[in-house]
Amino acid sequence: MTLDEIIKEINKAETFVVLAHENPDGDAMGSTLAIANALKNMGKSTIDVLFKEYPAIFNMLPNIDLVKKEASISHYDMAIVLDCPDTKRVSSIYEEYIENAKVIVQFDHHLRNTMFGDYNVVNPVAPACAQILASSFPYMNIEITQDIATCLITGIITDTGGFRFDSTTTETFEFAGWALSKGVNVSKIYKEVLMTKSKSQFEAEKLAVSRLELLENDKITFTYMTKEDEQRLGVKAGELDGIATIGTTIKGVEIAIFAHERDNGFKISFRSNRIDVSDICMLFGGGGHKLAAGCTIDASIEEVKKAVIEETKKHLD
Ligand SMILES: [Mn+2]
Repeated sequence: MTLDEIIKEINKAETFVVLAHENPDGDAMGSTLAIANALKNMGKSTIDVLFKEYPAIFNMLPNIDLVKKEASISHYDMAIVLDCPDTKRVSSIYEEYIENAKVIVQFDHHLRNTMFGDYNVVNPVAPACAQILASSFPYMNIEITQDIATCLITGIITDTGGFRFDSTTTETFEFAGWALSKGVNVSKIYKEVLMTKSKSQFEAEKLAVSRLELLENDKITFTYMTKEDEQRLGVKAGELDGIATIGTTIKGVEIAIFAHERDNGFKISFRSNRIDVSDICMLFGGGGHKLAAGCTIDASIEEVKKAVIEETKKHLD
């Protein structure tokens, strides 16, 4: 089976690059560091986790110093790609390290994964990539140490929205219980990664809430943030991640939309408690999960708003 083959390949390899999607969230950070910690425990010589930047809250993850901005070599024995449905979702400056690697392994839970690896462990119903790792490691004879469990529970807590999304499974709680018994401070991690915000994050959320509009008989919400807003408020990496879900907390709202300006246009995040929003994002060249998806549109905020609302209202029933 795939996991047996993967561990054989890992045993043979000595140099590793570990990657995930750009603008990493807790699952991307927790999954990459869980693998990196496991490789470190195996005594591997080169382990490079590459991110251009990541949210400062994840500095508490064990062996965070394995995260680097630049690769230390050009050709790795193995590329391990986590939480990423497509190599294009990895920062473009790192894509070559996937292409150049002798073996490509991936673990993921996104819909419509392109199966780009030599070995693909993909389960779109798993609530987090970290949960796929948590269930795979025992089959790979990788011991889940307290450090690795800390990384995995971070990914699970963030991608399940603190165990509240429908995707949460029995295994999610079983793993959380097991991690607690291993001495992992689950409630402390929960508070650090989900319930704590910097002043700039709070100010950004306040602005997004003040701009939030209820449209289509209060079934759709729309809000946005420009680059200028971000600069003025001093917003740092990851600090806008919670804004997309705000609309879904209003009773009766079916789809919440957040448009966030980036260098290549507006990144539009869609969230729903029930309706498949990945379908809408597909039409704009994006994708994601059923209830949390995104796409990028390079146009003015007025044009973006018009286009996405026009399409979104067709998906209300
Ligand atoms: Mn994920």
